[in-house]
Amino acid sequence: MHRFRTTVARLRPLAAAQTGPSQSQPSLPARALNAPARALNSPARPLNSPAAAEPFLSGSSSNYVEEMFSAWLQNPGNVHKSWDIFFRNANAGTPPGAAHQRPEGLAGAQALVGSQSAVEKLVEDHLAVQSLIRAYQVRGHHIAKLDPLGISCVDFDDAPCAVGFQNIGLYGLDESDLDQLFRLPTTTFIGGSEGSLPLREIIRRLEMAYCRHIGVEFMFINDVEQCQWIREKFETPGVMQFSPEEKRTLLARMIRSTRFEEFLQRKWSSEKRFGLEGCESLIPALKTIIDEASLSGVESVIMGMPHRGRLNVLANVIRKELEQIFCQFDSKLEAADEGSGDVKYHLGMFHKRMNRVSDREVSMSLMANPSHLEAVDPVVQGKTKAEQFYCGDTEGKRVMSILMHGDAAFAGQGIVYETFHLSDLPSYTTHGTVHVVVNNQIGFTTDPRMARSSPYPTDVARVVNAPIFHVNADDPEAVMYVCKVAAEWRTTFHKDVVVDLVSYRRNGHNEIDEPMFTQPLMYKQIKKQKGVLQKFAQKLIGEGVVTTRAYQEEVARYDEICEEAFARSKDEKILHIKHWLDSPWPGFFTLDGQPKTMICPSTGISEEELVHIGSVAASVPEDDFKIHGGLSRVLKGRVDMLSQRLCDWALAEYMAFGSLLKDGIHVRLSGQDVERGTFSHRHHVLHDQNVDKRICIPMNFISPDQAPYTVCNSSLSEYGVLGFELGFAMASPHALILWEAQFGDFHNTAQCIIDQFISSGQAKWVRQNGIVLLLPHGMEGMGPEHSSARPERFLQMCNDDPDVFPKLSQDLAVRQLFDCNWIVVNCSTPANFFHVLRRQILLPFRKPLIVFTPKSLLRHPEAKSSFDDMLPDTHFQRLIPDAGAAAAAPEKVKRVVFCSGKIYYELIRERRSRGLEEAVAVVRVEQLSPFPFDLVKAETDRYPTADLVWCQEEHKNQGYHDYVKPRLRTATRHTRPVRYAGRDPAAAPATGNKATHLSELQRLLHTALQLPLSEEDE
Ligand SMILES: Cc1ncc(C[n+]2csc(CCOP(=O)(O)OP(=O)(O)O)c2C)c(N)n1
Ligand SMILES: [Mg+2]
Repeated sequence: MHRFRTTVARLRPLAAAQTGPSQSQPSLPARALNAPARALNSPARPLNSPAAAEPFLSGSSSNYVEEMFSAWLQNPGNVHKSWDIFFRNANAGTPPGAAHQRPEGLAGAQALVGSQSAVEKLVEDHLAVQSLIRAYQVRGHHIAKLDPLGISCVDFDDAPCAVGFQNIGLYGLDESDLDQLFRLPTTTFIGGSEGSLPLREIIRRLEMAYCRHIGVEFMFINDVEQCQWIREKFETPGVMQFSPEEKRTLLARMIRSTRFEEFLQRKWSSEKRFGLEGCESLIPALKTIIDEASLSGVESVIMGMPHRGRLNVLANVIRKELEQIFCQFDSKLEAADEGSGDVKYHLGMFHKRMNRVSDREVSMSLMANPSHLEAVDPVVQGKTKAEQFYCGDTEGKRVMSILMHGDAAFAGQGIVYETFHLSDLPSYTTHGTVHVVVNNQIGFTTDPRMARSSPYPTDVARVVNAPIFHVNADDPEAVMYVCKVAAEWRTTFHKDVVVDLVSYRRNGHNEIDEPMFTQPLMYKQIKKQKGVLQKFAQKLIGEGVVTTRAYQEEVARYDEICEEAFARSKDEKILHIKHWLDSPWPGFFTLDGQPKTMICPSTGISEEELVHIGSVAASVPEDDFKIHGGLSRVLKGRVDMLSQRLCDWALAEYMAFGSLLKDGIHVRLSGQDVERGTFSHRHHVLHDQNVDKRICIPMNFISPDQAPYTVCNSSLSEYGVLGFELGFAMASPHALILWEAQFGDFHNTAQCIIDQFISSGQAKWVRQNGIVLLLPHGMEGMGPEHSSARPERFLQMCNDDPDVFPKLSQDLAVRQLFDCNWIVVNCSTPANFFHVLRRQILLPFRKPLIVFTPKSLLRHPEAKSSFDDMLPDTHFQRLIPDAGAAAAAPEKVKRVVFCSGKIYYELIRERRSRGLEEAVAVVRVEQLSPFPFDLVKAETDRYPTADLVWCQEEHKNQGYHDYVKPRLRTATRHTRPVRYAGRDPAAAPATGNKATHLSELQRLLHTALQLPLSEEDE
């Protein structure tokens, strides 16, 4: 694991800081902002070679002339010969219009001194040629032959691409200029080693580079170096040539890709498989990217992809055993694992294998995903980031991600945009992702004219300046070339890049779907379309690269491999979803994949540790570091609490994180404004008030060999960031990964991650995950928004049975946790929050944890915990019984009020004011799910004559009521009625009127505590 080496000696307790003078001044660990050193687009060009190579006639601005002049003044050799002559003449008194003299060898070889109009014409012609070159670079992709069907409906509105011989008139050029020699500007590489070319050849080479089967979209990129790099890759003459060996490998890959689909079609013609027919070159595309990445040192590739071609990728890129894939088509296959399982084109996979091109081992994982298109994107990024983090790969040289997309989904799903926005953020970057779009020009039955408003499905990538390489997928060599360049781009710049495989879909959306209903003309064309393998094989045979016989043998060989695997697949009787695990955790489970114990040790820590971590939480850097006065007060408050052996919420969280870090557990807290905390209670990052970006994270100063603490304010995307953290948590069970919502209700924009991955991920993909969601929740009179984290939704998705009282046993609490799909808690004390966070790691398995966190309780004077509740042998309390007068004399108790969360403090205040401490017991259900049936039963048994009430501040159709009610009944074996005290049913989570809020609260407290029961409550 990546360890953070530093010492706590660099911090000083706040109290000392305010009294004593500042002592030694060791340098502060300034946060690595992770800002990659960017090449500045410097306005002043260095005086050496580039200016010297710049021809006179390509200058177009006075700035430029001035620049040339000052370069010439320093040394005439600094500038091009033409400029030298010009400045010499001008210096000798020749008027500027007459000072130019054409050096030998340029167009119109005769000297032009004295002929101003001829000079102007020459300047204009060169500028025209430069504009033409630029037009190809900017818009050549508009006219490139990208669509194998030739029916592309990419709509460029009113921006025609005016290039080609037929358009030279638009630039002021004519036929007679075609054979004129023109100096090439430094912004093109079409000349190769030649500095000037006839216009005819310039156009021919530009057409070759930009208008054939590759359309390069990159001129929107702001970085000159990056643009030059791309121009060089695509313009240099002869750049797209492959050796016969490379061509044969490419053919073999095309054979595998094509014949795999054909084999499935032959064997299971009526089964859905979302075949790749029409875009078979996806397989060589991916393999090329992986080969290139492996050659540059990448050891692990993490992939995410939708349905289209997924089985093919599993078989031919990841190399999952074919029989394992084929047996999935057998409907009689029995599931060996518990859980619901998933369809074959959603399952994930992890595999390590030798890469034949690089001769290096590469691990590849394809992440399991739900149907929800693109939802897996941020998850892949998070997992990639985590793998990079754990192997110390700070630049993305060893671990990379590849994301595949469908054209309709790439354009339509907002999560694509949200994921792109994570790509360059210090705590979220994976240092470049290669995106591959299977652009079959259709989404189910909808064609692009109805599916997007942008010309290309890839336009979203432009927001992060990612170059976009469109390529005709019917030209496997062009595909291979762009994929090489894409992989090199990532290796060079560590930024995202997009490969757009313009293709078609030979069949319907799936194999049993009729596409002629909706796309008749497109499909008439598709029916005429010769398969890409056939075309490519004919080409190579024609070139003499391969013989017909060798080709046919290669096809037969692969068909035989498929047949043999098919025969073996019949022996498979049991489906082990475990064999489809995308993120194995070696060593964490037994060899059978079971937890090593069913025990959760005490989650308490020693007093010494509490004091130490607490003192770090109240410390500031030793050297000259000025913190805000308000923060000084917060930290002093911590000092005071520590002296009384107390913790509030923020301190308890500090204790939990700090103690785990000390034990080598990485902690990562991410979300909007989490560094300070939405409610200004956390302050995990201290900012120097006098120096920009000078910060200190005291949590990283707990002990010399602690694990690193990552706390990061995120982009304003719940879907993207929660998905990312979920992916991060997948990489290792030895880390506490938390995502905090700004307010709990905002989690619903990440609902897909919650429903599709968090609540059901283990059941579908036998993959555990210990992510923690912190969701601020509570009715504080703040209006319908910001109030409810919607506990009812989380509870509705819990898999525990409301009607079954669990079998009592010693390990019931842990067993229940093992069996559940996720844990839902609402802690009413800081100590319990501390324990539940630590329990996440001390459990012998991993489950997602949903925590409804407080707002006003963060500062509530009574919501504090004593160190005594956090010491060794203490545990998380699933239920907190009444510990006051009621518990002392249970026989006198007339009512037991069960509740959860903040309402507890309102209830006990009201109980006190009504003098009902002996008559009413208030019991807190801290762990809502799995439900503490055993403890609830113990409480109801303790007060046999009391009536039972469930009290909540939420509305009746919300909160916990629907979940808790049947379970309370089961706990009492249906022997005692449970009454409801809470707000009435409502559509909105809370009122926007403060007075109404308070009167509702008063009413519900009255209902909860009114004795005896009123008639209407009976
Ligand atoms: C979020 C979401 N909405 C709708 C669907 C239903 N759906 C499945 S495939 C599909 C079309 C996808 O088109 P495209 O992204 O171009 O991929 P293709 O099938 O063409 O490869 C749709 C709408 C879905 N799976 N996910
Ligand atoms: Mg499509």
